Amino acid sequence: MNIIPFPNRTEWPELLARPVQSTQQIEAAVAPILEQVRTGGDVALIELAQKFDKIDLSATGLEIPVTELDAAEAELSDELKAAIRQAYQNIRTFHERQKQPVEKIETMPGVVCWRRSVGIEKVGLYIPGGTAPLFSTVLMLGVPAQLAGCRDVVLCTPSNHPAIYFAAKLVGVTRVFRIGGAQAIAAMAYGTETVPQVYKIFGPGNQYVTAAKMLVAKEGMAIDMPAGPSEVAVYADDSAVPAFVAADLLSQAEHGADSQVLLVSTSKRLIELVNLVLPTQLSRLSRRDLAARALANSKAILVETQEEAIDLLNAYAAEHLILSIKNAETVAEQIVNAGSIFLGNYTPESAGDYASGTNHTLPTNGFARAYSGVSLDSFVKKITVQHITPEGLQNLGPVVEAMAEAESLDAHKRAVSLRLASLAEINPAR
Ligand code: HSO
Ligand code: ZN
Repeated sequence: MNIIPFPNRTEWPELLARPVQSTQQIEAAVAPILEQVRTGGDVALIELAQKFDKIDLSATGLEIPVTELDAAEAELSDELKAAIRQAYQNIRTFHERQKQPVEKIETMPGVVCWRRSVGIEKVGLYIPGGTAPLFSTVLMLGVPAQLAGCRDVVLCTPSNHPAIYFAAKLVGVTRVFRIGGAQAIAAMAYGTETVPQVYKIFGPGNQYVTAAKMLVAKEGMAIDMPAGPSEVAVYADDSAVPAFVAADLLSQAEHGADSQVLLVSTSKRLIELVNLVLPTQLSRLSRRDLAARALANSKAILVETQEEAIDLLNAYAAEHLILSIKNAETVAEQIVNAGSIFLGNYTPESAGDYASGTNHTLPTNGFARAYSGVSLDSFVKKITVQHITPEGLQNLGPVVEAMAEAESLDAHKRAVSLRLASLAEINPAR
């Protein structure tokens, strides 16, 4: 890894900048695909599957039949099934506790307000195909959808990996379609003869999928979040185990050549030790070519003090932040920008990627400054409800009247005044 010793604060923005991706070209390629699906429906989807994924769906159809979903279980080892079930349980346990009890709040005597969480009725999950079958993402999106009580949960994936089908069944996905790429996003956004239109689309994907999500978002579709290449920042001191740090950096790097990996330390020795063990670990990976390319763009930044490290990490706003340092929990309190934080030597990011319980769909590209990762909240709407008693309106009414008058909104004021007058008639004593 490239070592950057003691950069000046003025150099940080350039140092921490993510590679800019020219979205224009990709959007120009994606827009006609969206249009083709919008106007052509199923026929367009079958043509596009032939063209881009080289699969012929004309005989089998777009939807994976329930019998095929059921059959997936037999193709997986007992060990993998047990692991997926355990991960499912942990993710469920963590997300279940995100449910908040309805609390009726009396803001003034007789004025009661509350908030109900209601699952989004129809959601669409996208699971990419490609080199790694991300069935873990089925759990990360499907579990909160299930807990939120989303009525229709549609899943599109170009992959036919049995673990994806098995996980889909576990989380209660209603229908699975063998559709990939931008056309899958279009299908869920517009609906076709067989693919139902949804109200919100979730899930990772390549640049085409991301561009499609951004385009349909412009047309009013809700999406989980703007997605960029995955990233990790590791802040390590001399208490860190260099081999662990190297493994964590590589576990992010192997996601793809565009993955972002950052090591921050006050210890030159630690950085050098990590650099020493990296090549051997790298050489043993089946995805070493991808990981090597990601590493080539990554940096190890040497800083003077802990304070500086914290400032730098907050400026970077990593999707994943690993704190392999002595006082990890205290330092974590000072982190204000990060998607998900991992504390100490025995908390690898992989744990959160798969099975500890937290969600792995997280804000990349600095979006952690303003966005949270996916959670139960992502799958619900909060509807506010209020009920005001006659006494309540007598308490609150004058406040509303005064404000409505000052905003010159006469009808607003009248909606209160009429009621107050009618109450005065019923009960002239007051
Ligand atoms: N690190 C990825 C999630 C993932 N890792 C899935 C393994 N499988 C983005 O957070
Ligand atoms: Zn990962």
